[in-house]
Amino acid sequence: MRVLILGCDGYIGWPLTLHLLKCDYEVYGLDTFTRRKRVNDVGSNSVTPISSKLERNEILRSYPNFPEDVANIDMLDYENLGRLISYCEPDAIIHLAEQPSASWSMRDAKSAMQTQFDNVIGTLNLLWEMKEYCPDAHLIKLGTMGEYGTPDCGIPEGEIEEICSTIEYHNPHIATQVKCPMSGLSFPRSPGSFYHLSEVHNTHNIIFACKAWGLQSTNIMQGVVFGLSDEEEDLLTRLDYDEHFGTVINRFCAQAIIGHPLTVYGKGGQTRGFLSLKDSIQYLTFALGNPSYENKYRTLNQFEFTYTINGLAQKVVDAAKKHDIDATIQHINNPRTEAESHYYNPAHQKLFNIGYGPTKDIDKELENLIENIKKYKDRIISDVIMPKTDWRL
Ligand code: USQ
Repeated sequence: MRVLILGCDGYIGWPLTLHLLKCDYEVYGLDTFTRRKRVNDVGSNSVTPISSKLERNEILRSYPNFPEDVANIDMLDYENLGRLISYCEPDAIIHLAEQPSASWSMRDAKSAMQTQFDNVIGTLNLLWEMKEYCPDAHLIKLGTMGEYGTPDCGIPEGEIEEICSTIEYHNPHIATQVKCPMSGLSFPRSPGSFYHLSEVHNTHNIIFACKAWGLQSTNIMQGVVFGLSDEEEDLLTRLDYDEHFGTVINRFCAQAIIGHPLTVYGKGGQTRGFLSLKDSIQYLTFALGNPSYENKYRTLNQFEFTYTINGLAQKVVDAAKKHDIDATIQHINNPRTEAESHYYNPAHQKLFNIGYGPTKDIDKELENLIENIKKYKDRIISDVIMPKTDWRL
């Protein structure tokens, strides 16, 4: 099976590429290395010392099933993206080549626009190129659980199920209340940033392309990813900890290691779905090997467990203690606009139903993460820990 990975140099893209090569897929990769540049531009770096672009290309080319150099093509470059797809004729495309930070998308007008150009127009280009050159390929698109926001009710896996299948609304033509069947419609989205909004726009475009042209897509609503994969030192993926590109658990672990109090935003009752990087890779591989044969379009909610930020901070304190580190927690003013205490109960059953079994032990994962990064303590720049972007200003 031939797979094209868009975003093969990123936090998830790099270990996923190595994993699929080891699983004997024929793999092609695209990346403009923009994540490296944007992290440097905000004055930060990866905790892990990652190989250069050239070194990574050499590593990939040492696999006989990685036949071409990484294509340095922007997703906005319609012509060259098309050339690449027509050349490699993929059976599946895994699309990770996006601007993934909610916080970066909220820092100024330029970043908000760049996020939506990269994500919405980039994905739209891809859909048109797939229609032209590989209409039968399976598109696996990484999106976000943040599309749903935090409504005070359960969240289904993408579409509304039978149980809440009608709404009532006023019909002016018959001057009465009518009942409208909702089953099968997309669950209402309530995103919390311009980044999350870009993913909602993508979802609409993908659903439409599947309906209009018969493309096949798995749209993954992923929770917050944390940790490292199992690669040896020279193959490590990046791990960010700054306010924009570091996700909360990775930030807390880096903070604990340098003795910075863990920065819980606001009350800390925010609840999210989380999964380890290893499980994200396993999950994507499982989705790749198990396309939906019934529907052209499917949604998967991808996370393992839900936690409040307070609960997670305590878990990081406990994991740090195992390494003789006395971490402390500090509640700081929340720079974001978000509910700080709410009901959260999203479904995530579809892949489990077809046999996927994730790792369950978050405590062990946290201990391993601290163990693996504490040797890089001196690389952590403390100036980029505290958030400087206030979403209300
Ligand atoms: N948070 C803190 N302290 C921190 C950092 C974050 O309390 O130092 C809180 C935030 O306020 C938020 C939660 O932790 O309530 C998660 O924040 P995050 O920065 O880890 O994650 P988020 O901005 O939501 O975005 C990340 C990824 C994004 C992915 C998303 C999944 O960057 O690509 O789509 O997680 S989800 O959160 O389910 O939308």
